[in-house]
Amino acid sequence: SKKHSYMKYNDWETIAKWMSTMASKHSDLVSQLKIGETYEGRPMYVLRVGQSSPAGPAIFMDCGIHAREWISPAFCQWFVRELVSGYSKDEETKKLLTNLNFYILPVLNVDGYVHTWTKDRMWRKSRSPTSDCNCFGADLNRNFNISWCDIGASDEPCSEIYCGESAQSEIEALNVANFILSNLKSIKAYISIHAYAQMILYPYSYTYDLAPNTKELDEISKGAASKLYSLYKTEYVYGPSASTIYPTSGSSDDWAYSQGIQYSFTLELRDTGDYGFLLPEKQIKSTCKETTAAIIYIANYVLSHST
Ligand code: 0X9
Ligand code: ZN
Repeated sequence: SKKHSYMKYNDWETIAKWMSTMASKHSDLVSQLKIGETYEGRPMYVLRVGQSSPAGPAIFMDCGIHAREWISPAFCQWFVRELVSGYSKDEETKKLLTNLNFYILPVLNVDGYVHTWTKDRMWRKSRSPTSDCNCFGADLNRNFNISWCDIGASDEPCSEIYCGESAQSEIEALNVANFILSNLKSIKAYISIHAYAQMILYPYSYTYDLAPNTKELDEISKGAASKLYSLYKTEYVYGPSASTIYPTSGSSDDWAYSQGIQYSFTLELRDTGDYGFLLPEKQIKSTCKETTAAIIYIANYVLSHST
């Protein structure tokens, strides 16, 4: 088996082993929670990082909902390490983690991720069978129960944006929704990490209508984009999802928002298309550092604005 590295892309086995190591090495700060299993029977783990009581305010963040976006799970791993090491050497991180928990799901679409390592680097969807015996998987970011299978989604099983048999028909989406619902009182923010496009997106995606707290979401995004830019001058654009990237229905961020989570974001990390999904490992460090700055900014905002 391979050795874990923050500067490389890690396969699922290595990430899974890393998660249990983090939880046992830093048991005062990190716990590993199993939220269910994937279609192919792999465990789905969330790392809870923080010292707030389980009922205290929390931020949920997922990575790897789309299998081929490898920088996304790499970021979740980086971010966990950043929190753990920051706790003992940085006052801001310590204060954050004293008052707030992060629920971090490093690989949401585990079956798809394994498939990108073993069979098809460009795989996106889950791996469940469909009504077409030649085509597998649904787009997990089209399978949530919000305006399901409407704009920007397809009911064709062979499509890359197939919405699935029904809302939350995919066990991976269902497990995430159930976990969020069972912690709904404490979860103040939802953040979904994707690639690529260099964007900070907020609801709505299923309609061009503006969300009630658009002004606030736009201000937060602006602040986060500016923090991100300050490190390596990477330019992000931000705005309502539907008009900034394209409309989608059944997406996790709109669903979380519909459940009352006021601060809901999707980040599309580097780059803008030069390498696309095949972002070189050389860019992991800088991408993760700048993204950390953006997420910490959002977290501080959320903590100071939640009761
Ligand atoms: O199509 C998607 O799901 C996202 N782009 S990606 O290239 N990573 O697949 C965009 C999602 C935009 N929609 C929402 N934020 N809901
Ligand atoms: Zn994506």
